[in-house]
Amino acid sequence: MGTGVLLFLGNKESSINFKDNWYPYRQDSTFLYYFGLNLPGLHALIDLDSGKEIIFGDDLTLDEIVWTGPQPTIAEMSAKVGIKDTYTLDKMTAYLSHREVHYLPVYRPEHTVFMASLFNRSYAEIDLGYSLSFIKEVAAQRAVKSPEELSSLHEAASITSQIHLTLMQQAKAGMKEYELASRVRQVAHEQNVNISFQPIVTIEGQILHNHYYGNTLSGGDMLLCDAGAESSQLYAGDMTRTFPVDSTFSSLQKELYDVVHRSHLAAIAAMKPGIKFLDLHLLVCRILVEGLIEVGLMKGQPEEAVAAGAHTMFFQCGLGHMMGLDVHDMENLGEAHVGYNDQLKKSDAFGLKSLRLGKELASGYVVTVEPGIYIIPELIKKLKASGDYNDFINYSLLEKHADFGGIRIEDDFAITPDGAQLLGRPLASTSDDIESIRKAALS
Ligand SMILES: [Mn+2]
Repeated sequence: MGTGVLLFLGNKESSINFKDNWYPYRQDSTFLYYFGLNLPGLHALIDLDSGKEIIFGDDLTLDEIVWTGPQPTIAEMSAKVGIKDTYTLDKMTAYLSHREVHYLPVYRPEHTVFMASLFNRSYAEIDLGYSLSFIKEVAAQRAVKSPEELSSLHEAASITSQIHLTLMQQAKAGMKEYELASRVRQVAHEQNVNISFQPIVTIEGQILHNHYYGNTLSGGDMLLCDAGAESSQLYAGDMTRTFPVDSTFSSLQKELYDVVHRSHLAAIAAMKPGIKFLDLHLLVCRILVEGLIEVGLMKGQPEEAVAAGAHTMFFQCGLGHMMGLDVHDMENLGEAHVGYNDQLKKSDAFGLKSLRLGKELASGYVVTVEPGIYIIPELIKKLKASGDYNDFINYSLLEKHADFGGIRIEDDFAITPDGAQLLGRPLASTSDDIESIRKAALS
């Protein structure tokens, strides 16, 4: 990194509706990765010229201790993570003045304001002034998970697996989606961990990021749940299951579910270091199209259909993403440097522009694999009117099933030297195994 200072901004508390009423606290993931302290009001730096590592923070005043109880000092906590040098926050300006400061993209407005004042620059200059080489170095280190990180990711995936099993066991017709969304949080909170992102719990699985929980579950519906927990060390889990509200899938639901499951297995079998995730995505697209041709919703040659983009009628998003301390790992560093690189740029074509990871996999990466089939009435109308994909899509049959909904199956994997390992306790994923759980739950 040459000379100057590497700056790591720690997150502060963030107000909801008045200053002292805060959102649940979450430390910045890069700060956690390098400095380990999960509490607000800290910044840190690595001085490339002196070799010093410093944490800046203020000890609590007696007035504050009245409200919080006694807390370890900044020096005591820093010593535990191997940092000997600590300073109060008011020393930061002097330390950084007239130095070359490398920083990562800023995503919290209070940090933009803080940096603008620190360097006497405009907000726009701060937002654009991050260090590209710093991003690349951090992305390279955080991408490859150590054994300790993998064990924490296993823990997150196991709690996540338990969330999904609980929903499969407790869902029944007449319940509201929000009752099940509350079970997601309950399973995590009962183990003293948080959820890793706002859960999707919906009978309208075709709405990709649906955060509405007001629908009532009815017989004949499928429930799609995309949810995850954090581990105690704040690593993320992220899984999806789709299951029938009845004890069994309808015949078309089962046919399409099995197509998605077949593509899921094919991607898992092909995952290994050196393969491009983009190629896994395209493999999955081809298998989805082959299945959709068997069902009669598509026609023509699968390879040609995928080359033309016709599969995006059913699979509009990407196969998966990197995962770690963030559920979309390091997304604030920019997809161009995390899921892609200088050799492989992201496509802007519909479908591929939503593929968060395209580059070659390496041992130690952790990724999600989440193929799906989504039938979106608005998309059918638009594409049919445009005359696109007439050679590949059986519009008359598709229109009959315009209200079908959506199916996704998602699991988390660590890339090993010769393949991929499932993270967390294995959870039912075949249609038969899911129906057995539903039958037991409803009997
Ligand atoms: Mn995911």
